[in-house]
Amino acid sequence: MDSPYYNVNSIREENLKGFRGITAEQINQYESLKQCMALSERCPVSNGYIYYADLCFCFKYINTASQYDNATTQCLLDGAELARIDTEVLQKRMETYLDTVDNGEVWIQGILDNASGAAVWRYNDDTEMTYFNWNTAGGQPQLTPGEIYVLIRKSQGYRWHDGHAFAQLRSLCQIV
Ligand SMILES: [Ca+2]
Repeated sequence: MDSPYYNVNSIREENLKGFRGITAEQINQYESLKQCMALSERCPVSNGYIYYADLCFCFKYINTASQYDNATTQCLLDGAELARIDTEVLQKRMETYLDTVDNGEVWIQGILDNASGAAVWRYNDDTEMTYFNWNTAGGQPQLTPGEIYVLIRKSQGYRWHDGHAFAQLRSLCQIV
């Protein structure tokens, strides 16, 4: 059934096509590029952060072991949050990076929400996670009571494990 409302984006696209030949996709690409350029400028490399331009990713390895909540706070002090590893390409790049550090058992962003009775994993802002790299061969996630956060386990081929709030690990922060 036709909506009685106008689709603002399609009107915008049609208008732009009409006199400039620019598509909505090109506008989105331009907006992404602009956001990445802004991120590259504010990525605090003087504070140990690293910027991967091709992934538009600004991160820091925190070489201090702490509980998930404290790791979150530590990132926050930098204006960052625990890293969201949300694509396979980013996961692989982090594996390569973590290979260069002494201890690569790190907290990344991810919190268990089992309020509905089913295990749903969410980012801090409640967005549902869709990419995972669980160590399924090792029975992860175990979903045993208290294992509510996500970590990358270097000693297990960089597969993900659910871990206890009291576990003390290094972490990956990300400027968004
Ligand atoms: Ca576990």
